[in-house]
Amino acid sequence: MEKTIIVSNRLPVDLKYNEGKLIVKSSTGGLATGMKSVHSEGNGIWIGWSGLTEEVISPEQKTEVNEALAKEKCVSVPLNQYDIDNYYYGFSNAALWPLFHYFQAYTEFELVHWQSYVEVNQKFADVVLEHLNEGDTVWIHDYQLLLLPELLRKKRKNITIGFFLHIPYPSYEIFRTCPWRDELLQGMLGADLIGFHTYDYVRHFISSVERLKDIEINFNEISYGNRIIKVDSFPMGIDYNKYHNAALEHHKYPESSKSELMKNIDFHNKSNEESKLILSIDRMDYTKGIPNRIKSFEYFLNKYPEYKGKVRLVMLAVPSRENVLQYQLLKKETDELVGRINGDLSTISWTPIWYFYRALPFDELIDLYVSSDVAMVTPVRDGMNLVAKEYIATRTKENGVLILSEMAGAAKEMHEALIVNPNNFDQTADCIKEALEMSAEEQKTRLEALQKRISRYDVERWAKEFLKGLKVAKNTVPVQIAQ
Ligand code: ADQ
Repeated sequence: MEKTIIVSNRLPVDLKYNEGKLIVKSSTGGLATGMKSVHSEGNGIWIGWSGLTEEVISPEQKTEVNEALAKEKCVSVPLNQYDIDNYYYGFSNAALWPLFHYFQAYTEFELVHWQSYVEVNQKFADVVLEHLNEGDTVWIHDYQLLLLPELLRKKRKNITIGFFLHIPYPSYEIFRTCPWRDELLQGMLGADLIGFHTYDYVRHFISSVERLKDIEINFNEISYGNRIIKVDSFPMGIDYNKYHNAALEHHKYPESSKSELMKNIDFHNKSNEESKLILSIDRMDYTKGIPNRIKSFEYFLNKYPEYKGKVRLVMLAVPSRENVLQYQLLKKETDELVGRINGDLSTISWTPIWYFYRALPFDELIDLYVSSDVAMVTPVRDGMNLVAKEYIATRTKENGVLILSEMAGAAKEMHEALIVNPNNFDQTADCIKEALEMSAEEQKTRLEALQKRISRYDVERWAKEFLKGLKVAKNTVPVQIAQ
């Protein structure tokens, strides 16, 4: 029976040994959340790294890990510490991630990182090939595996390969700076369908192909050898009902649903009934615009001092890639900014920024989404951003305002949010004021339009549209032009 194989750097489960006991936990990343429904259907499997390097597990544990993974329909690609240092922290996260998010000054092009990236993509190819049968479909995810489509195509001409990039695809002028740009493009062109979140990313990709390769392109179809490769946009959605229903449930049992965190915030809010909460949630990543957000909140408090004592920014940052230097510097900058602003502006009864550096369980996340009057999602660059969509899904009482950066892919679909340039503090400050003062009627009108769109194009629909597009792409036969 034909199957779909999902391939991504990390498997959708986290494995840990605690005092000799294996603990299996679902992971919280955007991709894991998004692909859950596709993976659970049929007899598909998910191939990726387990999170445990070869060095830390004994041969017996390896068997135990593989058995535990098999129960989750997962197969692991064995990676060692050298791979993680060079392929993952190196080429993927110190070269491709900053480059594709326009952080050129952070980009490190190291030959050893690149060589490891090539080797690890080959390791992934070897595991996929072991499980691949004629007629199967392979759906490859993200920037860590740009070479994989071509590696599989070289070995199996007749399989169907889809590739989806979860981060932005940069303009040609940025992409061209990469020493291995030809190899990366060649790798991606092994796919039958290449998907991006927005049409802008599609345009940038096609422009890179046009300039770097002498290939015929017809709108979004690339004629390559005897194949047609389609390129298209598929804006990723969320599991809308999960968030919406959790919020409904929360409102039904408000007291038992309240987390310790929110109880504490409520307690400190008690003195001021009018007090409002602005929410900020992201991975601690320099692309998410965290320092800019804090600075624009400070700018807002100074521009509109009547709000001092009446508004709190609740900022949640999940630790991420903590052993990459730029992430350590960002954490330091954030800690210092929050400390300075709270030091400057706090009173006995009011602390302007409540900052939490940790991941939260789902229920607490919902509690925060539900309890906030405004959400600020203001990355300096972001492929899509699912937090913006999750916030909208939890607004079951038709109130709440989303402030959204024009640099997030999500801005292309979510016009009814207050759209800002995250580098423009003055505009952002005015938007915060507008959000806090927006009439109930306008909040409702904007939310209704957003909810209608986000609920219709949810993550299941996204996956279905991609797989449908992949089928069409595979069956598109190149037109023979008469000589
Ligand atoms: P990410 O950069 O990880 O994903 P995002 O799309 O915002 O960013 O997804 C983050 C996920 O983590 C959300 O589901 C959110 O709820 C969860 N999360 C955030 N903070 C949390 C916390 N403190 N505790 C628990 N959970 C938390 C990449 C790209 C994005 C793209 C996605 C999907 O960078 O642009 O939208 O992939 O394609």
